[in-house]
Amino acid sequence: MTAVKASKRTNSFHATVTAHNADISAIFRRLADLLEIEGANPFRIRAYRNAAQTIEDLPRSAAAMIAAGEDLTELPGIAADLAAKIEEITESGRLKLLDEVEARTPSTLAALTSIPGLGPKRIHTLHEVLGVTTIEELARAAKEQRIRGLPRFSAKLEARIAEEAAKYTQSERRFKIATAEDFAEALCAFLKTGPGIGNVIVAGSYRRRKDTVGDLDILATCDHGPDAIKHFVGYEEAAKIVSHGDTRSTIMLKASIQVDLRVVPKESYGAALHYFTGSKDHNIAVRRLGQAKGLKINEYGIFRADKRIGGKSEEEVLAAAGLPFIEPELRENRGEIEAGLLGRLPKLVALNDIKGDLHVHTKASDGKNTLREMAEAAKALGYAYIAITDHTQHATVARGLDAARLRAQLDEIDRLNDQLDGIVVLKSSEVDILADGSLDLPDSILKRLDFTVCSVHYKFDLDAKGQTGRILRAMDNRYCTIIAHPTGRLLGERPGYPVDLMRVMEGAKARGCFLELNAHPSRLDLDDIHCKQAKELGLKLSIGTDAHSTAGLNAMRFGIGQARRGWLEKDDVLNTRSWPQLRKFFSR
Ligand code: DGT
Ligand code: CA
Ligand code: CA
Ligand code: ZN
Repeated sequence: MTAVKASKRTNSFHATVTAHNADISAIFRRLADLLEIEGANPFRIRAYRNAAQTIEDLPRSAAAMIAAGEDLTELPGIAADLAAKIEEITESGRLKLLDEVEARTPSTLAALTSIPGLGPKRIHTLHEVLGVTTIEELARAAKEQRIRGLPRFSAKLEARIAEEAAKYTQSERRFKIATAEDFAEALCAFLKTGPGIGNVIVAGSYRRRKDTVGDLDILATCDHGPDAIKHFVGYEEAAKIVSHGDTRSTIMLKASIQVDLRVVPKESYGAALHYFTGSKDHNIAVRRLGQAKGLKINEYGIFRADKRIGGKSEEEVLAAAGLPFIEPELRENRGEIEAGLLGRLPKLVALNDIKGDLHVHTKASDGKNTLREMAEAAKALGYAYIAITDHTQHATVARGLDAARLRAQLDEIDRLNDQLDGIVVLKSSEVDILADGSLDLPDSILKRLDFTVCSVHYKFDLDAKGQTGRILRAMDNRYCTIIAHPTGRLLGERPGYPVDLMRVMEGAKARGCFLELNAHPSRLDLDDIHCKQAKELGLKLSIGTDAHSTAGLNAMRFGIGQARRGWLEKDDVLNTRSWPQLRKFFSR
């Protein structure tokens, strides 16, 4: 259901940009969603979605394949008409058909997909039966209880829609970092094509890599502010210009994301960047340190009396306060100022420290790609290993593996490892923790695995004591290695289940178990605060993407963002190690 939202970045790229596979698949996904909202033929809709997946998963650029004269119709699910559309996109950066469908779909209707629980199919029903086109109309229909009786709706869903719609109209809504990234990148690419625009950077909570962002704060350098602003307000994805000044402006995107732009001259870049990166509490603390030295620090620069003495770089700003450079992820006034003054800031873990992914799914359960495809994609990312963690039998909706199917998969992994060079496929499983805390597969098969990740996937309604006891009992099993997504939260959907995480962390440490930082942008579980607590306890964490496709492996960067916000260093993260080193940690 996030498809429209995620692909909103649209039907055009600017200037000389050639179409990336992600752009092509985004166009097909958006087309499929809009057609589904219209109520088009389901086969046609599915054909575009399949094509989007095929393109997304291609190991090479479709544009390059066309340039090399290769025949795209040999790809799965790509018939001649689709091949022609792919060529059209790579040549022109857009798809005429999508332009037409966009033109006849009210943008407010497409924006309804950003309400959790509402996909294109349900939106079609709402529009068709109730004539709903905007979020306001949706809120009214929910309030008047006209939604609950529709096919594929319920009173419960109606209540949730009412709640979400209310959030929207109160503009309280926050966006997942991955969604924000999608819109921010497209907008920044557009801004860079503006007249006289130099640097363009997204500041605010986005730069601090928070799990969700309230709005986007973009900073651009330009000698003549009004030119940059004029370009900005002309963005085709803008639904509304909220304010329009000479050096600042706010727009609302069609997807209901607010964007603040601030334009500054080059010499103020550092001061403005520091100010707009925040957080507010961090800024206040830095400004106070400056004041104590007789300096005024604000978004325009560093001043002594009324004389401007610096502000070109963030380093200058922080140095004026007596501080070394502080990574944006740490700027929450949660101890980084004190640590900076003492020269004790952590050297944060980075994406290129990661040597492998310890949580991925394949077609054997609910993933989209084969074992080999996942292994090859991991190798292409430069990883040394990838652990296959398909679901176990209790997870029936995810087609979880029983002992026999897992055994067959282990044999398949042996054969694959014989054939592959440069990457090791680790034998693992995402084992369901049953209601009583036992594991979903017998020890006789678990002992053949290199390690396990164990998760709570149901019975979230236990009280904290019960849930904590259940997880501790799971860790009593010597084949339990890592507790995956330990709180079970889903951003924008549900909070975590009640659990005493401190006891779980201490219990893990005592038993030689570990916790996961699940990097999936809808989870980011553990969160930043829990990561820092784990570090303080001396408990190491693994960062796993929970990828359900080759593309999903790219979520590692979101996990790294949270890890950095949680002060984690290379040594605190298990999968920064080689497999031989890691194996030692995993033997209980
Ligand atoms: P968000 O958008 O809710 O995810 O969080 P932020 O941190 O992006 O907050 P936002 O968009 O309200 O403001 C962007 C930055 O501007 C913020 O991180 C720090 C700076 N800022 C905003 N208001 C103030 C203020 O009253 N005082 C100071 N010192 N800085 C501020
Ligand atoms: Ca913001
Ligand atoms: Ca803002
Ligand atoms: Zn998983």
